[in-house]
Amino acid sequence: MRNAYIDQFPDEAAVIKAAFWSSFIALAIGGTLGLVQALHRTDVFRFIQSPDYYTVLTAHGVLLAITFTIFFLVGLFTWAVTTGLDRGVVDIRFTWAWYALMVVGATLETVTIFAGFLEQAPTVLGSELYADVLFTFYAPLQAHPLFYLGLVLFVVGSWLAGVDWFRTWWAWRKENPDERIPLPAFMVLTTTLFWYICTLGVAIAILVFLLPWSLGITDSVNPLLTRTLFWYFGHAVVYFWLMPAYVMWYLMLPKFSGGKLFSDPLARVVFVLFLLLSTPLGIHHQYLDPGIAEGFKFIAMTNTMFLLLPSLLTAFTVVASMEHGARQRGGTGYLGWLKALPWRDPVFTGMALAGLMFAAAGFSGMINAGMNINYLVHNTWWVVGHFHLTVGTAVALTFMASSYWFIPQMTGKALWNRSLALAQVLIWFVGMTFMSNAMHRSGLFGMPRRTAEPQYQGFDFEPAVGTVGEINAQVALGAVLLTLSLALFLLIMVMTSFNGTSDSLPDNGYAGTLSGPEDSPAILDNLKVWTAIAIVLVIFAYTLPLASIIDSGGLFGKGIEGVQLSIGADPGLVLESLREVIR
Ligand code: HAS
Ligand code: CU
Repeated sequence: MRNAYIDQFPDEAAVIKAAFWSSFIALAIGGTLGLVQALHRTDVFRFIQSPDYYTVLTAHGVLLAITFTIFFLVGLFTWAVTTGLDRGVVDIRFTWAWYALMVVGATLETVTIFAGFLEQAPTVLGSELYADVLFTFYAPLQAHPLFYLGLVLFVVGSWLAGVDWFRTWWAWRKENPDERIPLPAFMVLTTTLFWYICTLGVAIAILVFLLPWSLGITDSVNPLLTRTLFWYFGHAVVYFWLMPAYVMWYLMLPKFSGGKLFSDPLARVVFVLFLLLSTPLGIHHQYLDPGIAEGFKFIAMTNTMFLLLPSLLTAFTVVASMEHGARQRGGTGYLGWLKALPWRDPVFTGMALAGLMFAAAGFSGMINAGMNINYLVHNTWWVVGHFHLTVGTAVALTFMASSYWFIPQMTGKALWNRSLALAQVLIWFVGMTFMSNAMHRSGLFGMPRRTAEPQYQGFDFEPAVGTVGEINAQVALGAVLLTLSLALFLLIMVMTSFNGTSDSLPDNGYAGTLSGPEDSPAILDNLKVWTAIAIVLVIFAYTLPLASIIDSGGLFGKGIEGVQLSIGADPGLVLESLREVIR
């Protein structure tokens, strides 16, 4: 008898499948652009003009960091809530509605960015369609209003998804008043809560400042204020990408390893810590920003160091669970048990390699987070190396590997070609090793990020880096391998969807636990208390910095009158002057 997700929840499976496919489409386009820019920057193969590099980079960043990740997340969280609570969503029409809103938002953003490739972009709402603002989109770069509108719709869609998960949980609560929150739902709810807290910053940045400015309603903005509001959101968003991967590492990886989750209470502690600490440390992206006092930066650094704890706990818990699995499978010895893990299973291997790379990513993150060392690496290729290990591998590779399990669950079709799937995850790992290693190394020598021609006038990297050619070759090789891996992934997904139905699907259930919810203190489930503390921490971390930024720069940038940069300018003019500079 087949026991796939689709058999139990056919309506939800349809939405989840749609969300996954939206995410794969973003991955396909965004990933291809990654190859284009890697080959351009390394001067291996150039067919775009350098000014278009920023259009490519914006599309790459937005499609992968925002669209790919969040579409996958909403699908995965809907799966986790419904299976965790063992009930469907309250009203499937509502589920389709938020999904549709997200699709409209993502499409608007993408179209506006792609208009940047046209010789003459169409004029809409009185200005040319345009959005070369990179995925961080803070001032002084300005986009067409439709770009911001797209972002708003996408984020509102994700808020409604959160409402959907909470409604489902409330309905379950009525039916089960005395039970502990099942762990999968607990993970989704705590993550959703910090998403609400952090997106408030980006909502204010867009609705109060960037959108009115882009529409010409206000003349200027305070760039430091929009930057700070962005990073208030911009750090927490990285954990929003990471949490679905953690959900899979806690709930499924132990099972794929052949064992049980080491500790349910520890998993709850980890998610509570993310709720508390994800937001009040965004200033660690602004150590080099003038206009924010050192003391506030120091507080952000301290909070960041505390936030290493939940990831270190995760490393311990997940590896302990894997070891338990390996020993169940007959593994022995200090490290000998590693051999007993199911390395031929692409789902397991992809997720384990993603975790392994995340260990390295955590180290580069700790270096970023140190205020003094950050001065060395900020705005260099080091940071790009860091986030290709985190979001580009820990997250993306976990999503791809788990898709080999999810798509069969959502379609009822068996995975097409397991060996190719195994090759795919291995190629990703190897490609990323080349690319991110070279990026980290060259970053240490000051090789800048976000430039089409990585050079400073009058400065030669060659003697510092060793050979720039070798660095470039590694990045280009890595990028080619990653693209190959991506193409294989998409091929396997398409072929699986067209595969004949199968009875031999893996079982749709979570790993058991060695120490279950009954060992968790009840206070851990008190979401109101944790949310209140999280809000207080945010108020502590941000009230004074924001007050001082507004005090010195003006709410709408009055204090910056007289600064050379003409921020209120027509985006077309800004682009023209940027092009001049590049030429
Ligand atoms: Fe970061 C910049 C600090 C984690 C993403 N980060 C970025 C940017 C992105 C990003 C996109 O403090 C660039 C933004 C931009 O465009 O400017 N980051 C950290 C720290 C952590 C961290 C301290 N980052 C992430 C994650 C991301 C992400 C996660 C995405 C998903 N990051 C920074 C800082 C900057 C920064 C500064 C600003 C730099 C600058 O100057 O611009 C920590 O959360 C990391 C903690 C992780 C660990 C590792 C634990 C290990 C585990 C592995 C377990 C093993 C398993 C498998 C499961 C301590 C959990 C074992 C396998 C076997 C076979 C045994
Ligand atoms: Cu951060």
